Amino acid sequence: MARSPFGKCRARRSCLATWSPTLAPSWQVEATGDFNGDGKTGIALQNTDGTFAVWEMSGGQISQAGVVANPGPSWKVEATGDFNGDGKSDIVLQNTNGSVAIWNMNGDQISQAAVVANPGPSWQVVGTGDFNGNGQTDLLMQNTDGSVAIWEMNGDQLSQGIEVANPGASWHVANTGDFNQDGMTDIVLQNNNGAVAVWDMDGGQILHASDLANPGPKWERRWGPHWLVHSTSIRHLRNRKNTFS
Ligand SMILES: [Ca+2]
Ligand SMILES: [Ca+2]
Ligand SMILES: [Ca+2]
Repeated sequence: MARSPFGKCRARRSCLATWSPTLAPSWQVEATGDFNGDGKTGIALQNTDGTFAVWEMSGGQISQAGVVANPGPSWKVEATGDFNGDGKSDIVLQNTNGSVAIWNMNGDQISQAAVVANPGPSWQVVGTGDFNGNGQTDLLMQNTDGSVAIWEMNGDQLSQGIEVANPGASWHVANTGDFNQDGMTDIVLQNNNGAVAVWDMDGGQILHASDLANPGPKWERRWGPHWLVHSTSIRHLRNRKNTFS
């Protein structure tokens, strides 16, 4: 057994800490969020067998590691957001058959689990945010044909699904953030040719669409390892050498 940074495994837990500092490749970091509401962002991981786990963080240290549950390998953790407004990040999962579910979290415990809806497998959960500025976290969806839709949520219930626009299948939602500080979350998209655009949103309406820059076709398909869009500011669009396009 790998050496644990905690010295020994906790009872009732599956010795998640023993995975650290080197995780087996079957574990993937899927999302971040403040799952226990202590103001510090934690890390959500999922195993290829479906097992979902949370690391509560304190600075660069894992303060607590817990296995949450295993919904099975057909369920993937897709996003986080505080859907029930308790100050703790919740988990959005999607099944390979399209079903979307939300786990309201309390640290590494599920306080409530709800299936939201099944839009079919061509729709993917691609983000969360408060797109209509009503204080309730919503879901951002994209179809394989390029269509972008917002599910306005009331807690873990779908209150309204709105198809926003279809920029074409070559455009992919890359991230979200409130770039114009109007309290409504906006959408960052990237084209397969490298072009980056922002949609300033008002609920399901695009208030303003901006073409920002094209880092160049040589960056095509290299978004992940080389380019980062931080959710808070497009000024943080940069590559590893911190050169801005
Ligand atoms: Ca919550
Ligand atoms: Ca909302
Ligand atoms: Ca905004």
